[in-house]
Amino acid sequence: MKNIAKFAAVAVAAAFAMSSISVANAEEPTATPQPELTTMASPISKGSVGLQMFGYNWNSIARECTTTLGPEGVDWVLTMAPTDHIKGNQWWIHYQPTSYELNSDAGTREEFAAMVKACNTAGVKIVTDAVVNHMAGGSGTSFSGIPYGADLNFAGIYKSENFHRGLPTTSPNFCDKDIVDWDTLWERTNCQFPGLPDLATEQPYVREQIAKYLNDQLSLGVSGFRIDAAKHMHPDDIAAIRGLLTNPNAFIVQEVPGGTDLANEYTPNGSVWAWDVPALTLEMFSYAGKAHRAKLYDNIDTPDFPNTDLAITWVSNHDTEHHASGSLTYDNGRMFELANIWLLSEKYGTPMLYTGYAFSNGDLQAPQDANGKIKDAVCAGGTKINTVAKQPTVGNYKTGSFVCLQRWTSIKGMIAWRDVVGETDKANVYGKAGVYGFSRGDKGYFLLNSVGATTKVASLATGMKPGTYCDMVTGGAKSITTKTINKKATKVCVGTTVVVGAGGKLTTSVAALSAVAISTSSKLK
Ligand code: LAG
Ligand code: CA
Repeated sequence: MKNIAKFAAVAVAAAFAMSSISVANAEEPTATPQPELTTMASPISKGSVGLQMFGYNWNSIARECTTTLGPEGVDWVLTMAPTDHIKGNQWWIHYQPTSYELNSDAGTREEFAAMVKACNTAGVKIVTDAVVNHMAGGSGTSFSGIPYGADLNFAGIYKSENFHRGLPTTSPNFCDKDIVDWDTLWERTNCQFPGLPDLATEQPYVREQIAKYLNDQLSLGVSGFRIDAAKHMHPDDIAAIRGLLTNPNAFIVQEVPGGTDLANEYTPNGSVWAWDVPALTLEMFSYAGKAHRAKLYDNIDTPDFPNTDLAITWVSNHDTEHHASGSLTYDNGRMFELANIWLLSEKYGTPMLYTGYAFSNGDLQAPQDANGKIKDAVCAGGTKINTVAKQPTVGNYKTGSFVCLQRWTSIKGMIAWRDVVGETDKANVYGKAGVYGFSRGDKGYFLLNSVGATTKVASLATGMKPGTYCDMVTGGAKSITTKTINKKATKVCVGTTVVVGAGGKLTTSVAALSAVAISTSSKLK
């Protein structure tokens, strides 16, 4: 309730700020009446687990959905933008759309459709990156062989008059410059993301073209969209586009860096990324012995986090990873793994994991063939992570090999743990000297040791029934197995055994840089 009041205040303040500027968005939103977000049946539910798969072609995502993601309970995948784009061997060619053909270095329209179908069949929903604030910079011939950009003509869909730079100079939305002031509404929405012609998203025609493009994907079974550069579109424009979708319940997550107040201008349209979370994981996991700082997380109502129902939490994304700023990455080795384990343990928000490929140069796309198509993903396999190091270490990956975090035992185990604890509240929080733990009611208990040495804990309240449990971080999703011992079939733990004593108290030693997670489903006896 508190949060909702805060949103309303922000929205009103933003509206006043706008009306006092004569250059405010002149167009009235043309949207059909908006369904109430709170009553919407979004295909992506709060607390589900998402995975951004970056640099994966469509065939490889289809394969992972069937073999790994579906069986392991990943609920949705965020893919790269599926549109035609400029040519190149950089990943950011995907952020320069040249037309709305569903053909890219990640695959053809047929491959895209087959992936969506395979993933849906495996119970994994597809969310795509929607680059709809701008089109490609410059001019040339696209990946698909379509000319683009001359006189701002894009495949007959857009002409110069559909871009802010092509409007009459007297238009209130005219701007032909790159954004310099990244925060004020008028400049950040009407001027250019550096070098990229900015679409006049206030025009009904432009909104219709964008909706047509998104509806095409919905018709193929896509469940929702990440609105790229949402911060650079007026919230009313996104609302209007959403109002034109064939499925008004399609999941929408908007990219609005710059603080929660700003993000809250967009929450009436759908979810937002919780940027505070990668910042907090940097505090918790950049150095050994700091994870108790997660206690800050238990006061999320206080300063800076968006509404839990609309917050997508994450440790890293393609930008922070490739630009090496603002988050941990696979390069942080064991600490990155721990951060993701922790992300999956928390109740706040809806976690989105991230997985990509190893690179030596931050601009580089995943390995492409001679025609510029991305090759099938090959997981790094045994070269995963240095699990014994006492400090963050650089992962031992070959350039171009895929990190494949979705295949790690710890991640599979935590996804299964999360499914057991669901939306149960946190309790029994303990945070001291690099150790952090809590229960989720009486459904599960989680304890993390971020210290680079074995740490003893004594008599911690776990909320669990006394008994012997199998840890799901080391044991994975199926942490109990049957072995023949003395010719008798006997149930044993795959990973670490955790004994909860009388009164639900736990006294144990936790290994350096590791975590344990037990649940009602992992009770051995
Ligand atoms: C995003 N979110 O709001 C994406 O997450 C981010 O990856 C996109 O930038 C950005 N917005 C625009 O969609 C990426 C790269 C940029 C790249 C841009 C366009 O991070 O580095 O810019 O995609 O490809 C590149 C050059 C620039 C140049 C621009 C236009 O790096 O120097 O000005 O292209 O030619
Ligand atoms: Ca814009």
